[in-house]
Amino acid sequence: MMQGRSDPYGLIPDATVAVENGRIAWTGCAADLPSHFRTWETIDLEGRLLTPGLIDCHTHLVFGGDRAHEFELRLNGASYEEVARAGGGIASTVAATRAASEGDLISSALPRLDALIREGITTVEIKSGYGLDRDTELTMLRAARQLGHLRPVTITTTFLGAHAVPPEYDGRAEAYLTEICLPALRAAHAEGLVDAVDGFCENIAFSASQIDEVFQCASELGLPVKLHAEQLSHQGGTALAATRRALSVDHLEYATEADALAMAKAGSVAVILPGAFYTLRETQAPPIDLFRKHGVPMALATDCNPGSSPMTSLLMAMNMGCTLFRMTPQEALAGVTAHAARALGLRDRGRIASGLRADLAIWDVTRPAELSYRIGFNPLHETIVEGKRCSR
Ligand code: DI6
Ligand code: FE
Repeated sequence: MMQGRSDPYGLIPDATVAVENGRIAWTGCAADLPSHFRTWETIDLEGRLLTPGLIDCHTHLVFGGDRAHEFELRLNGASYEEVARAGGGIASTVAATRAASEGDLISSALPRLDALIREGITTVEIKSGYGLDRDTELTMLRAARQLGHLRPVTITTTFLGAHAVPPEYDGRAEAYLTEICLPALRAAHAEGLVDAVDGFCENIAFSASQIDEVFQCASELGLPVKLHAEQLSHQGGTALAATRRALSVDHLEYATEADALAMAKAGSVAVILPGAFYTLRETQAPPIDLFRKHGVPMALATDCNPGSSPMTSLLMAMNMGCTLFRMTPQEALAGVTAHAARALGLRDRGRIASGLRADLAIWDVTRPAELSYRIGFNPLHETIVEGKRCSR
């Protein structure tokens, strides 16, 4: 059984996928398999579900330290914004990340990456944004790139220098952008470390017009953009991102119908991050019905980060997307495959179709809804990455 075209999921019962040189050469009903493929080495999946390898399209997987202490503070009554304004929050992770070497960052990220890989993830996006000085931003991105050499997974890197204003630039966001963030972006790009550029548009971070300076620089460098927008309040980041034809706009709890329309027009993916909503105990859910109504593709991701989403399970994000936001299991699966690929600007993966990368996940389930339905259960049988088998 595999994901194909003929039912809502596109499931093809009794399917065959032919793989050659790391790419999908043919897919369809086993009975229709062209004869020249029949002499090839075969793997019998014994009726298991085959999906595209899963894609986690929004993570902050590389960082120093952890924030278990803040978790405890919040449980004792402090809000996320209060923790941030008291010099905690992102700033405490910035201090720990600056103190870490590239090797430290790699070794602390590996167990998190391995947790994702164990759930059939074959592509992971990783952002910078906990260095907030030139050298540490570059070190984070180098560490992210290295992770892709250490494990059978594609890593895409996103520059997130506009994540927060570092303590040494407190109250001087503009100066931080021109003196540190933009030069760091240019240097990271010159070193081939940047696949996309992101920012955090929020009252505790950067305004829409400040973010646009970063987007202008990205555009000069020919880099695609994405944005953390309307997570805690409505700041107008989505409208800005749409004018820049952003690959994705992420979080979106406070997005409006006008935002959804602008995203649909721009072709931007809505990246839904239920782990942060859950952790922060937000009450305003993103307007899933408006994204549906206006045909905005929705992706789901872990947002793995030490503060607002210490989550390394994309299956859990699927479950939360369904249970907290009333997404359907079908939307959840598209959200971690085809739409997640689109949120990263990757056209060579996210579906099972000839010519695409043979990144596949094999599941011990009878129906696709099971991937979203269970809580804390991992039904992965095996992963195939670029045509090569990787056991669980
Ligand atoms: N939005 C978030 O939820 C995270 N970053 C962002 O832009 C929070 C990151 C953190 O608290 O460390
Ligand atoms: Fe994030």
